Amino acid sequence: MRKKIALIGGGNIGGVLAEQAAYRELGDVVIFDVVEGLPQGKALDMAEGAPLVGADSKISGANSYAGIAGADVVIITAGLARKPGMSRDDLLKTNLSIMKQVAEGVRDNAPDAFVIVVSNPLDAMVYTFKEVSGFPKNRVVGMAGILDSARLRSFVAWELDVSVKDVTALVLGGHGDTMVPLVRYCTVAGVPIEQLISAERIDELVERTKGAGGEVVGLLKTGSAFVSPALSAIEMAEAFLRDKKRVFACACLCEGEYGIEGLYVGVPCVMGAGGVERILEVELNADERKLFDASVDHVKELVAQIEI
Ligand code: A3D
Repeated sequence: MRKKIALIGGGNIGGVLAEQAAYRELGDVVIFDVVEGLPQGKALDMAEGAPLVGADSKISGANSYAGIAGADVVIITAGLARKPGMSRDDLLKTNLSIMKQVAEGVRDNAPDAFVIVVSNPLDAMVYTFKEVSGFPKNRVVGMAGILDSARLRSFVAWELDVSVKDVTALVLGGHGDTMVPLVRYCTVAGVPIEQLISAERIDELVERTKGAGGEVVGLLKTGSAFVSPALSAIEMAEAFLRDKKRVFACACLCEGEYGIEGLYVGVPCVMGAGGVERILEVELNADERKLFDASVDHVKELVAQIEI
């Protein structure tokens, strides 16, 4: 039997998620949204395109949580996206009430699902989902570091005119202005970028990475990035469904790791059939630790504003 992938939110990211999940045949896809007709319309359009890519996955839309019953994977993008001039944190109040409803709907209808949260402010939203749903920590994870790392990988590949496949990067901490791109761990086929790019230029690439989401918002003006976030979440879903044991930076619940207690923060983890199977603790030097701690403090301040 095919796996079932439920997408909560059928907006910009939800649409790309549906297309990728179905056309890669990760499983049958259901799009849930509160707007009537939107998930059904998107699903119908994609289903009618499926013969052209030879995909047999079924795609449907729903306005009721009954539609997600028994889902193996749930990816949540419900909520507002940023407009120019807004920070991710500005979305907290509105998206918090949406996330509470979503967590209840998922808990009651897909109690065994592996859940990937994408809605912003990410670290606070994934924390809220975990608190309301009561799901175990290995089955609730936030998508962020994998995208921030992909952005840095792109900038390094463009800089050196090398394949994006050969660049690896690790961006830790909260998903916001305080994120911590770890330059020491960024390599091209194992060669540290510090041997290939000047220190001044690396600083510019790091700054561009931190502002990369805002750069896209500034250009689009009507919303935020949606293709790269969707592809990042699909990588995570695939790692789970195919038990790939991939290593990504994701927002994971830390309980002692990195000296953090009870907070979702971006850290490297192993993702497979067990969901977040374990967190990898990498060594941070004094400068990296300082930036990481500042980022964790920021997440703490945000989470302190949450009333469940
Ligand atoms: P958008 O295209 O506006 O889609 C959001 C969808 O959520 C809309 O179709 C809404 O109708 C729907 N929605 C609203 N309330 C509910 C509800 N209660 N239940 C179900 N659906 C609902 O936004 P988007 O797809 O561009 O972005 C979605 C979210 O992802 C936003 O919060 C963004 O800030 C966030 N985002 C996160 C990242 C990360 O890297 C973490 C990147 C880009 C966007």
